[in-house]
Amino acid sequence: MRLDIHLTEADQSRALRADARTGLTASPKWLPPKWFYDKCGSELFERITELPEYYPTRAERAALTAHAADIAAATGAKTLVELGSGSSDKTRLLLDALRRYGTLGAFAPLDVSEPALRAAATAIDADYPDLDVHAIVGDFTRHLDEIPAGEARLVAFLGGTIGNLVPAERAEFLSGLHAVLAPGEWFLLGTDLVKDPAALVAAYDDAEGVTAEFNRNVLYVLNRQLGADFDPEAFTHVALWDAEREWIEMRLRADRDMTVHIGELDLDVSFAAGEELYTEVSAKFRREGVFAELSAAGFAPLHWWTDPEGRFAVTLAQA
Ligand code: AVJ
Repeated sequence: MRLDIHLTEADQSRALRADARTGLTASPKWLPPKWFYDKCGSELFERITELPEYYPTRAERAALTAHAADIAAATGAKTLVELGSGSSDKTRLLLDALRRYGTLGAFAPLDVSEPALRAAATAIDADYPDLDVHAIVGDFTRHLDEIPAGEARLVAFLGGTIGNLVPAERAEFLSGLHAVLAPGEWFLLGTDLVKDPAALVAAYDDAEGVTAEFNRNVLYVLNRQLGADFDPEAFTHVALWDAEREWIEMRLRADRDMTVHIGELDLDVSFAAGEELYTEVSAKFRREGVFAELSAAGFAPLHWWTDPEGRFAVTLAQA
């Protein structure tokens, strides 16, 4: 197994400072969702995926279970690249199908978190002895150039993570990915789908309050990593459906007037009671929209597969 680091702790800490300064001095205030995922936030996210209300993980797994063999047969991929690989349990469905099809030789997971990536890549390396595992610590919005060369690559971007990018960021990401692939190579994209708003809101505002904790965790991240003195419990979790833009928005609403000091930035940030800090969008898609965005980036969208209940889709496109 090989592990290349294109993103160090120092790079990450510089990026967090820049994002915190930009977002907390803007109006409205905002923070990019990628900062949810420290160790504690990643554990909270794993708990979210097991909640009764949070269907996307189970729905995507159902779609992949039903169609992994179709994906293997359509692509005949020799290299599976996974962007934002996280715990990579759904990845095994693809690895198994490609291995059964007889083409698989290499696996290249890319993730911002070195500990998570190392753990996942080591487990895959042990369980698939014939597989050449080449892990890359990197950010999928910045390090697409570092995707290892390989024959007949299939790049998977699962989990609906593309929904955490706004349309302009998605267009940039998709064109950037298309630019590093050779004609004929493949892209598999997981997208959560537009559905009953009540079901969507429940998935982001669960009864147990795990998503609320996950949302507030970004303030604990700023406390721990930037020496801030947020009182996270003085913020209320907000999840709402924007019917026009077809995305879920998560915010943190200040319960009272307060001033927060961000030690490492030498910055004071004031919140008025009721003021909202924007922490995440999670866009939901329709087939026409996914195909249009892929086409605009130069891909040919060729297959659309969903779980039996039609809640989540995986799209296979060719560069
Ligand atoms: C799976 C990372 C895309 O938007 O559904 C879960 C993260 N946010 N609950 C999503 C998330 C709130 C998530 N991603």
